[in-house]
Amino acid sequence: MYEPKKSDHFTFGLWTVGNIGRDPFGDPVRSPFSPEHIVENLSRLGAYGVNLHDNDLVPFDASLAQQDRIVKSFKSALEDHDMKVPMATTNLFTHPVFKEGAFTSNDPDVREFALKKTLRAIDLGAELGAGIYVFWGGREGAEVDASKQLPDGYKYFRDALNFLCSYVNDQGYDMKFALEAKPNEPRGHLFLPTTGAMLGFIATLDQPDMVGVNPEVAHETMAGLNFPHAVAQAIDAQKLFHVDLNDQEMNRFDQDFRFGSVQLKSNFFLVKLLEDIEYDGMRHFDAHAYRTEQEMGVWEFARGCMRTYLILREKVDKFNDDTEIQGMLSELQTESVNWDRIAAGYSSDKATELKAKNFDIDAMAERDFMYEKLDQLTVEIILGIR
Ligand code: GCO
Ligand code: MN
Ligand code: MN
Repeated sequence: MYEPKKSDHFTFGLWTVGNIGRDPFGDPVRSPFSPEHIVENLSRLGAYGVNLHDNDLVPFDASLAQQDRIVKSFKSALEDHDMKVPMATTNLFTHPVFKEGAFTSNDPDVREFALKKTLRAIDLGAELGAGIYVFWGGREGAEVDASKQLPDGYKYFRDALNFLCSYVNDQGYDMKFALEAKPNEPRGHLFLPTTGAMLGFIATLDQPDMVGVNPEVAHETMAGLNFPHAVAQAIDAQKLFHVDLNDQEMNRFDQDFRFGSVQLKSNFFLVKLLEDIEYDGMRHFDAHAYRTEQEMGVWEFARGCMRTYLILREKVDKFNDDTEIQGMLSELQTESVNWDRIAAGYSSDKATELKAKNFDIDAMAERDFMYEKLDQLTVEIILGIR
């Protein structure tokens, strides 16, 4: 029952199970896996596909001939194991050239180079069949605010995205962009730090329809925000193009823990959001195994991410089928003809009527919403006793 299937659309980044456990204080603890080894093992575990940065597959300084050989071997592994590449992205953060930013660097040569690298990586993504292209601006930010006219950071980023949207159309690629926010790390401050900030920024682009968001559990949580609320706003704006699932303690460094390892209740509501709207995108895990693990622990980690998602999905079904809970919800979420009339749009008559209307404010203020009971029932669903 909790065995992942291809139809569950679980994906992992090559960089996630491929994480070798390097951190700012310590050397790697695991040997690297080849992309083919990752494809084979994730497929065995029931994943639908793998996602990648250009340099997870093709080294930064590879020649075009080397790239061809690498991509050929990777594609045949995908085919052998019935695995897809639904999402691709560009590494614009590892190489020292990006230390001051990529699309938002003060140095126009760096901005051009970042664009060139992304054009090529988009070609690679298209060749592998990726329909979503992610932009996570790992180096787009600042420690020294004196260094930039801050609004220029936003303008440069917009210039790059406008250029790239047109490129995708020009090439006829079937591809959309998803912007991923993060508050900080590796820069002291990152531009566009939250999913809400990304949504505001998208409205300023030339082709906003092509661009949505890729919210990540860990990133909103690092900022002390409520992740399901960020996802709900993206859904409301019809901009949830992708999602990065992992876990994280609040207000800490980016931990990228196994999905469901920290905030079970919040993750329950996240899964509920995705399942209730029948989200048809990928359930992508952007996390990695603890630094204590060797290879066995890495595959346990991958299995655990998917298994916990499926368990929470079952709990969501239980919640949605629970007659007591549903009875409470239907009392709470009452229909109202009066409200529908207001929501249908403004008229001066409606405003005049409303200003004259009498309300039984005492009765309204005395209402008991019964949220203590509702929340306890939810907790009992999650704990498995309902
Ligand atoms: C991070 C980010 C990245 C991105 C990835 C894809 O905090 O390191 O979450 O893992 O998701 O670069 O754009
Ligand atoms: Mn992250
Ligand atoms: Mn991510």
